[in-house]
Amino acid sequence: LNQKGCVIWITGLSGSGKSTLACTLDHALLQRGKLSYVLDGDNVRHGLNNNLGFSAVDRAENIRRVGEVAKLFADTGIICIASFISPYKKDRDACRSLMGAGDFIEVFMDVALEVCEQRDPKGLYKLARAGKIKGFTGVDDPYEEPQEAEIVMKAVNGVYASPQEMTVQMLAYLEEN
Ligand code: GGZ
Repeated sequence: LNQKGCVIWITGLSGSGKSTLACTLDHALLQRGKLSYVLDGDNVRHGLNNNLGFSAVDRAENIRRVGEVAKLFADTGIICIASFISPYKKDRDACRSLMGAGDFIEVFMDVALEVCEQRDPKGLYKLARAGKIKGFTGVDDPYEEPQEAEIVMKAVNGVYASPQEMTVQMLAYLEEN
């Protein structure tokens, strides 16, 4: 394998574009002959973590297990892209501490709540506002913004970068580091 493993940890609100970036980056790496694997709610919360909900304790355990699995992938040389809200700093930092220096790249999708809520791709914010989902991140559950993420994806003059543009930025970062 002509690559070194690492963990790319994408954090942000629901609807902030984590999964889209993870998928676009995954494809771009494959095209460049790099082996990567995406961990996200779709392949983790239905299997390994199907006994976990969205309380603070369950989110912590969700992120703890994901961090351990991501480390296993990285140990084999795979670029593991983990895409989770991961709202608590202590849980993200615990995942970081599993990895060697430089092998945990935190990417903060810094998208305003109002923007995520307007996108509302699955209608979950609407349900949360109507009180039909309790403890929804950003509505009635906390999101602790990263202060020291390696990469922050945010709007410039009110315009958000496209997933392709973000992927180009990610690839440049990976090559430089
Ligand atoms: C936040 C929730 C909740 C609550 C269900 N709060 O936009 P989605 O649907 O596809 O992504 C969200 C996903 C979040 O799972 P994570 O494993 O990333 O969360 S965490 O890191 O906090 O453990 C959302 C859906 O699950 N979802 N209920 N109450 N998101």
